[in-house]
Amino acid sequence: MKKASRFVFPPKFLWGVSTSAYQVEGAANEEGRGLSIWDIRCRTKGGVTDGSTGDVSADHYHRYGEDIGLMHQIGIQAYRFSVAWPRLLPRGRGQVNQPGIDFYDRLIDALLEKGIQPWLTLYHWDLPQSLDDLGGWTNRDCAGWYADFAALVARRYGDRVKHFATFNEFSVFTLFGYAIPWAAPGVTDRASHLKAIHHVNLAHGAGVDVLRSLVPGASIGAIHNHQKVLPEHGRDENREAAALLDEHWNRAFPDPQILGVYSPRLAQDIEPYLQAGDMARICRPIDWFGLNHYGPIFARVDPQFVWGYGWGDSPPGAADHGVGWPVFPEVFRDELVTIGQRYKLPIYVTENGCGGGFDAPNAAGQVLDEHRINYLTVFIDAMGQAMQAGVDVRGYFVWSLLDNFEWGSGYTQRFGLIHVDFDTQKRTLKKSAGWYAAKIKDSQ
Ligand code: IFM
Repeated sequence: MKKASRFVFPPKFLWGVSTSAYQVEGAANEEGRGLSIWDIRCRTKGGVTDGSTGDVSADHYHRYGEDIGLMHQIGIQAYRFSVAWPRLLPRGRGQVNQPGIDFYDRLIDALLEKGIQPWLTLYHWDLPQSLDDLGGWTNRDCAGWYADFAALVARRYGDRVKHFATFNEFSVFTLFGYAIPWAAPGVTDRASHLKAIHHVNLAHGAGVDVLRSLVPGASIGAIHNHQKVLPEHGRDENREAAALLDEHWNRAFPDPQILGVYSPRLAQDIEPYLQAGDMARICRPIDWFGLNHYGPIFARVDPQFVWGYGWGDSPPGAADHGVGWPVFPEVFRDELVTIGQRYKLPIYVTENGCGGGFDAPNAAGQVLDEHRINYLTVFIDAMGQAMQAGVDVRGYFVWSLLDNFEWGSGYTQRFGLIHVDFDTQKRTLKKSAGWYAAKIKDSQ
């Protein structure tokens, strides 16, 4: 049989890496930064597996120059980072914190100097605690506070940054923050979850309008964690659980934002919080769909959680490349096809990557993360197959540049292309960084 020829990525295809503020910056108590809901979560019993915090993390706040140098060495073309709302506006609104503003100025300038495109995400989960004290995303006013924050960012950085994402992974922080208690602020209640969904959608729409009006030539997208939801063990009793989780996980945000509708069950549930004109406020034209994907979800009935569904087990024997997450590159390929057909926007894969707690330098000081290379190889191949089938994918960002604070898992998971020794802050390029460098070079 003839071997299928390997897909050749177009020369304009963009190769990047992603991080987020709370996960890498550290400097949590420096230069006027306010508290975020994750600072509080880290200090709540049981909030983080290893009891750690993002107070120091990879110290990117001080070491961004070195990190950008390493990105340049790898050949990375775009860096997706998020701005910490509480660093710019310590109380979420009102007084601006000048040192925080200056930090992102320096970061952006240093990226541009090395020819790396800055891709700025406005919100990656670190809501200022002062706003949570007022109800956070359950308060409709939060959409307006977010729009003001977006305007500050647009005015300050829009002369140099042209790529903006309004939010990262809407359904993760709303579901785990307000229904299933795996993230900040740790509320568990159906009404709060539904309000958060709707208000975050309103914030997204307002953010798009602000960016569009203040940044000439802006390319604006939103980042969704879209993952096929399957009933655990294919059992009928888990089908309804899977269908409802699918609505909350995959449909609650892109459908209203891009198609202007909530899916049927959500439409009913959101109705009490809907005001005249809301759907038009949410559905604003955007330029691209950001997809974060790691693998499918297996759902099961689970009465301990407020919606009656929970996370089930992967099928026995599913490959996991040693990292504990099932590896299904063909599901990724199919997701790209589905998203391309349903939302009809260019797609950027804004996160994909491989964790694992075991990356450590060997006696020779090398980090030989073959599992990550294997993972990235099959996923990038799957993306190529989707593109061959006609899907308009324009870029790919590895999660993540650096080992960092992995939310509820603390420092027990390492996702970086670059190993960080959290005691000394020494950076070591893992074998996967060299592999990614070669991949980028080959496709130019
Ligand atoms: O670390 C996270 C990131 O913040 C959001 N997407 C998934 C990553 C790995 O779990």
